[in-house]
Amino acid sequence: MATAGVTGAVKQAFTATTESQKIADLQKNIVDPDKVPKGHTFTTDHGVPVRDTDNWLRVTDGVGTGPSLLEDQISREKIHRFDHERIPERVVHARGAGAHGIFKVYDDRASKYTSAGVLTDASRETPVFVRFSTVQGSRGSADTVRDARGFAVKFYTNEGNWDIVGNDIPVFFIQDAVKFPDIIHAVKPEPQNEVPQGQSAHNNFWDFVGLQPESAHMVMWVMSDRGIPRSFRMMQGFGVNTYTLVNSKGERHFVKFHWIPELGVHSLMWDEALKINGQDPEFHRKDLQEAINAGAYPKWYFGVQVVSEADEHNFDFDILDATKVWPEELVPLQIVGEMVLNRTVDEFFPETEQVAFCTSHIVPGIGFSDDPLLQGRNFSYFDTQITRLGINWEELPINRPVCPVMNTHRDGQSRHTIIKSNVNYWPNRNDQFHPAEKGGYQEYAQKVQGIKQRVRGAKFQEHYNQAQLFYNSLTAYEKAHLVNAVSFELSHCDDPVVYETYIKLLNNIDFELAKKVAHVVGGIVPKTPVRENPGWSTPTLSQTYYAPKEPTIKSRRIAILVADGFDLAEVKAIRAALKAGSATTWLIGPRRGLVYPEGVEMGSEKGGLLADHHWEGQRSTLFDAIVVPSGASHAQRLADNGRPIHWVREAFGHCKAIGAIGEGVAFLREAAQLPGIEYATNINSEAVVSSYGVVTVGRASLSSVAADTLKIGRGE
Ligand code: HDD
Repeated sequence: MATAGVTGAVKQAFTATTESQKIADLQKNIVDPDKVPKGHTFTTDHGVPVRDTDNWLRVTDGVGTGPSLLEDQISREKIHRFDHERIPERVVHARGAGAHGIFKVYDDRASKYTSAGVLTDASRETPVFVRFSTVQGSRGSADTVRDARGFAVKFYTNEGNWDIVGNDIPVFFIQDAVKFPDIIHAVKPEPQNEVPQGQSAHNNFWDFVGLQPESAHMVMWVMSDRGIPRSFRMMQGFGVNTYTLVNSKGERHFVKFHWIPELGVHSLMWDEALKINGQDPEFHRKDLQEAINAGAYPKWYFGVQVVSEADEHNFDFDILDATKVWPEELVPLQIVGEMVLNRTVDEFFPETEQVAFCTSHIVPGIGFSDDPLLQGRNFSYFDTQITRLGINWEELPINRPVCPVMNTHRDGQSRHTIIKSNVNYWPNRNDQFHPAEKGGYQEYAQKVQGIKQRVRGAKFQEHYNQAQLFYNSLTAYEKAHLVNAVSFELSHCDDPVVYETYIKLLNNIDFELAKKVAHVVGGIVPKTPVRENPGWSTPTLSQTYYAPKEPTIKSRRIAILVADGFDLAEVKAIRAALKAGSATTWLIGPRRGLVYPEGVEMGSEKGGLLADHHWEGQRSTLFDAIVVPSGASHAQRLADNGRPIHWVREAFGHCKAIGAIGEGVAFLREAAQLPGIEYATNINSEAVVSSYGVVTVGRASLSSVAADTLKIGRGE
């Protein structure tokens, strides 16, 4: 199963260090002022050198100021360009972050299903560009809102671009694409006042999903911890829709695509997410950039679930219904490759904003299915790019394929390509632009027969089984988080019709769940279950299932909390040990400047350590773990200030790993007063690993604290 597959994959892991074909392709458009002769000199857009960009040409008598002249084409151009900088933001998934990387398969094991080179040729390193996003908020909204996350991957294959436009959740709110404008209108800010931003906690969203029970399964996922990921790097990705694979014998299989993060699936806690929204709205964007720049390249294993044509109807759900998962007990996940993101963008707008994905972009060996959500998506994406970017959007550097493009499509706004030919039609006397003799995309010869009507299949009518399966599969604390999340959201709906309707719907999923939520939000508490919950579950839906086999602190952010008078040798040792575990450390002091260790006079020019941040400027929410070193006066100074006390108490409340040494232990015990903790008792004590992930150790026993003792535990 997934874990076994992933372990096997690790052995064959590759490090994507070489420059990909796409990065080489982008060089044609990259301008580096340091490498261009006179590169730093201003010019107009038509290349004329500019002497002054600060003063509009004007008439003046030498004393006062006279009128500005319209003839000043240099100033006019500057204002023109500024006036037209904005393009329409994406109608959904407006807020995002992107990165470049490489995709590779381990061997040709997928060739029994597909002839696609990208999925079968292990000698290839296919360049990719990935964009992660939130769905509801606008471009300037915060990162850590409760929402599904977009997970869109563009593969620049030798046979053209292939896009998997997925989410971090394997199912969708609706079954038929024609309902998309309704669900999006309902979740987006309400029409009368454009409120709320980056939130689904409002009447219209819950009104719609309460009246549209096919949403129930995805609502459970978004209300679970999946809705508030710790990092884009710690999310699963899913193609969601059912596609098809066609092999070289022309046989077709149905397929679902999966991404599994090497670091495991981890979430924030809701209280953290709310606070980070204000403390650092760019938290996820920066996290992606920070990890890649530090060389901790995010990696995902790529898997497929495959169903043969013959088995299409052998399930009690319809495999073409995007509101259903294919339980892995029924359809095992097969890991076939991996993706590494190893390069941040050079400029956000031309890359992350202008990248444009289309579910309809597939390559030979991959096909669509009759999934009614996918069929509608195949129309919508191409269409929206025309509004966003213009008809020639596929010529933009980030979107153009790495293989040749040749056809009779011509003209339109902002056409870049110049084709040297006297014909632009087929057939033509020059035999130019002719269809591929072999290797061209060939649709699967599917037999289609039926009655034209606006209906959905019989199995599409069942909506609660898998919502129940998902809820049952969560651990007790994941369930508690879900109850809190639904309660938070419904308590933000002030129309009783809305929350009462949803409580009734919840009773179809689980009686206890409905009762708990009703109690908290002041709704009518149901007296009897409306539907049985037989308790079926599967381990693969809980995010705990994806924890890495070996716990890791790779790329985790760890704060070392200090005041003047800390133990320098200890801090150095802690930093070295954490660095060896590939974590990043941040010295947080009373000021962003020199902080003085024991024995060094305050204000000295030498002997201090430079703190990365000060206690007020950053908060515990932005870190995965905290360490408090020894030092008598340092510990006393920490204890004298409310902010460091708040730091550790808050981190403790968020179930983070906390380590303390020597007098740092006394600070935890006496000033922060963390409850229910066993502490190292004296200055020489061995390490004591208490419940709740608090590790304390006597000063003389520091050497026993290795980086791996500070395992990151959160959410439990
Ligand atoms: Fe969509 C963007 C994912 C259903 C119409 N969608 C968009 C993006 C992602 C998804 C990740 C952002 C891509 C990027 O980073 O540029 N969408 C999904 C998933 C769906 C889904 C996983 C269900 C399986 N979407 C869906 C439907 C429709 C759309 C049913 C329309 C009928 N989606 C769009 C869009 C967007 C979009 C309006 C906005 C910007 C864009 O396409 O490029 O066309």
